[in-house]
Amino acid sequence: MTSVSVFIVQVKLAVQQAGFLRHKRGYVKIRGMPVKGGDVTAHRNDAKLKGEPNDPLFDKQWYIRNTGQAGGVPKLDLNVGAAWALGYTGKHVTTAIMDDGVDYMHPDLHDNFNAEASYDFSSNDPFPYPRYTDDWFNSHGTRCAGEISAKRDNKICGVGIAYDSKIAGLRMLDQPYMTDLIEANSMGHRPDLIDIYSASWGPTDDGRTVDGPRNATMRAIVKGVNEGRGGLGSIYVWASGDGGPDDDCNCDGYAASMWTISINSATNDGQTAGYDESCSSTLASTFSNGKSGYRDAGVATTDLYGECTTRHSGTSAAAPEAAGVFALALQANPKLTWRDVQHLTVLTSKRNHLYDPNGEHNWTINGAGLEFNHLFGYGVLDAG
Ligand SMILES: *[C@@H]1O[C@H](CO)[C@@H](O)[C@H](O)[C@H]1NC(C)=O
Ligand SMILES: *[C@@H]1O[C@H](CO)[C@@H](O)[C@H](O)[C@H]1NC(C)=O
Ligand SMILES: [Ca+2]
Ligand SMILES: [Ca+2]
Ligand SMILES: [Ca+2]
Repeated sequence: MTSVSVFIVQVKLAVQQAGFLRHKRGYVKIRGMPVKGGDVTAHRNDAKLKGEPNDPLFDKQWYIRNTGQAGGVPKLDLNVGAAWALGYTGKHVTTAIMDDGVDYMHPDLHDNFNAEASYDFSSNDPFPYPRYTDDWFNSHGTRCAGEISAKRDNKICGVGIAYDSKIAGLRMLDQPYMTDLIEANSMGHRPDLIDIYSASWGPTDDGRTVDGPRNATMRAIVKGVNEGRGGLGSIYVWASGDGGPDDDCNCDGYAASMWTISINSATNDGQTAGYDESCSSTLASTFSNGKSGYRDAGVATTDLYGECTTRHSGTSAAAPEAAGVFALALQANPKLTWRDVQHLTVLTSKRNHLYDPNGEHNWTINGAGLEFNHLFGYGVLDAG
């Protein structure tokens, strides 16, 4: 047999890739100009406790520690300090940001960037650097990355929830159309190096789109949970959607998948945000933005080109916070399976002050005796 005929015999399937739309979540809602890392030091509370991070935006990161900043409810936060106090900072855990790229030259991200685990599926090269546009459209992935893995105590921007963890950039949202293959390749990329995959995107949030993972992507997810992390299973964290009350996250096959952990958002005073969707598949909530009208009420994190922002928002901002909390959990117990992480999420999330001001989604007790809400899932993730 010639090598050519062997090749022909081994091709079992050839599929033309059709293009479809996938959208970043949370981009349109609040669009703020970046703030320079140094500018905010003037607003800083200088009566700091010993051992406080010296990062200028830390006091604005109410999702990490809510002391009532920007009109918030004190202690309505991810209780990250409790995990830090026990020594868990995300060491040896890598989270991949599947997005529009990551500014890996950012001084607050550079040291925690895992280049080996990164790839650019939008332009097929190993460098997932965001494509330049005048309006900073491609700042989404960089903002998500900082929430998880911005470096601590370097006097730049803020502090990542898992500030000793690594982040990988999987650039895959920045081409005219999505294909099944780009999604599948991203979600199956280096499961030996990547522990958590964070996705802040999905099908169009217009209240009439029912869509989800196509064939190859579905196979990649199933392979990931069965074989990733040495068989313990890759963790897929999903933003539940920004379509508001007229959309339903059960119609989003990524968020509703049993193999992903779907995360909704709440504001810093415990309310549902206007863009939040409700559905039974949401497991827990983290935070998106604070009360409107308050300065710095958004999510403080890193921004493109070495800048910082206090305006990241949407369920886009919420999913990476969950990825950060899971990175802390995986350092504490690296043997946790993908399913254990779901159980932990269900059993330890707290109602705290979360409520629906419209009275449409009240808390109820489910068959297992746990408090549950179709907006917030089992409540606020608790890193402690
Ligand atoms: C995808 O899977 C479905 C169900 O198994 C099958 O009917 C369909 O032909 C597949 N599509 C492609 C493009 O392989
Ligand atoms: C939720 O609770 C409020 C206050 O008790 C009540 O007015 C409202 O009707 C409830 N909503 C539903 C959907 O049950
Ligand atoms: Ca590139
Ligand atoms: Ca920092
Ligand atoms: Ca949706």
